[in-house]
Amino acid sequence: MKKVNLAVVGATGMVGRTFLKVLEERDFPIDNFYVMASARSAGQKLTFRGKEYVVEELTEHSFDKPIDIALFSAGGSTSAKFAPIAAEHGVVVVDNSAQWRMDPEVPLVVPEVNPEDIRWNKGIIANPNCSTIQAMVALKPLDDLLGIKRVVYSTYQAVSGAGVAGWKDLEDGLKGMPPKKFPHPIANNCLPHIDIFLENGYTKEEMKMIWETRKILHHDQLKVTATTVRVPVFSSHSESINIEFLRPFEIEEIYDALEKAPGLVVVDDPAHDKYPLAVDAAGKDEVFVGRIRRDESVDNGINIWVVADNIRKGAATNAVQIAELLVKNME
Ligand code: 25A
Ligand code: L14
Repeated sequence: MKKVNLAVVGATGMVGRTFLKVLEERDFPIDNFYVMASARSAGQKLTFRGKEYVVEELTEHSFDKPIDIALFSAGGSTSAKFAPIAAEHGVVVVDNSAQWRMDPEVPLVVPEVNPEDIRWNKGIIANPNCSTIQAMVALKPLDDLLGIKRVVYSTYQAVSGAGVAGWKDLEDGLKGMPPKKFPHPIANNCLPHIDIFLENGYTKEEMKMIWETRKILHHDQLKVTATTVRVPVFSSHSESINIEFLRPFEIEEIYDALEKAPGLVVVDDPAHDKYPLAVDAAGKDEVFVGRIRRDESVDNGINIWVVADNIRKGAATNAVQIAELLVKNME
């Protein structure tokens, strides 16, 4: 396999560090490797494949050297400024922020779902929102089978989605200390508030799930609604998803399609108390689905429960999978 020059931007953050782990585990074919972050972290050392790399400050000149692919996880404003600079230098950026996701010039990709969209990139490929990614892995095989008519998402999202500060709020809160990151205590609580509130009364996290689902499934008019909730869990997002289909089905067909779907593991044995759990998904790269059952209140509907590690499949793993496809396409 061709070896590439790879840069990780935002390498010292929660997702950045996981990029390094996932690249190691998957034996990503790297020639020259660069780690970049803000001035605050420049000079720090990160170990990768047993070798120390010094974090360099991200500047306008960071991409003057030959770099093939850059994995960005440095927040929206950093991506807004530096992803176009990288792209102009011939780098393909895989960006984790929400900055470019809905840009019609930018593909939004989950490799198990719409890998073909990678091909029309103009230098930036967006990694979807964590909650959207795991839902797509479960919804795509069902859309192919029956045609999705409407989706209702309700999420139970881990504090790690809000970075190290979110993680600390839960740790501190469990000791009785007040929150710094979230507007209310997260310990012993559920906050129906992720990202900012928009004029329509939805949060931006909810609207991201709605917009991104339509873009990834190529259904501009798909009926989708969402309620996103922060819960006192450290790792892995859980989601209750209600789906209505265009066509009737036997429940066995649903099981069959989900069992065959790439990147998806069915865990559904209620007789033995088996269903997907956040603690079991943590540290894994797959998406887990269970509690598969007919929605008896509508003609052609089901309910499912979908769980995945939000920092891995929801961020780092998905981006590395996109980079793997890029390398394959270079050959
Ligand atoms: O959270 P964001 O804003 O989305 O940023 C994510 C990444 O993007 C980088 C940023 O680098 C970070 O790597 N980034 C942001 N703006 C950028 C820019 N303009 C940019 N990169 C380039 N150009 P950074 O250099 O800003 O931050 C790296 C260090 O600074 C801490 N930090 C970040 N935001 C902070 C902050 N500190 C105070 N206030 C803020 N608002 C950041 O802390 C990091 O150390 P941290 O939260 O990522 O990690 C805190 C400690 O936790 C350890 N740690 C982190 N992840 C893990 C971990 N330990 C174990 N496992 C992990 N997965 C770190 O060692 C650190 O000690
Ligand atoms: O849009 O759980 O990628 O706080 C990822 C983390 C949105 C918020 C994104 C969280 C963000 C989410």
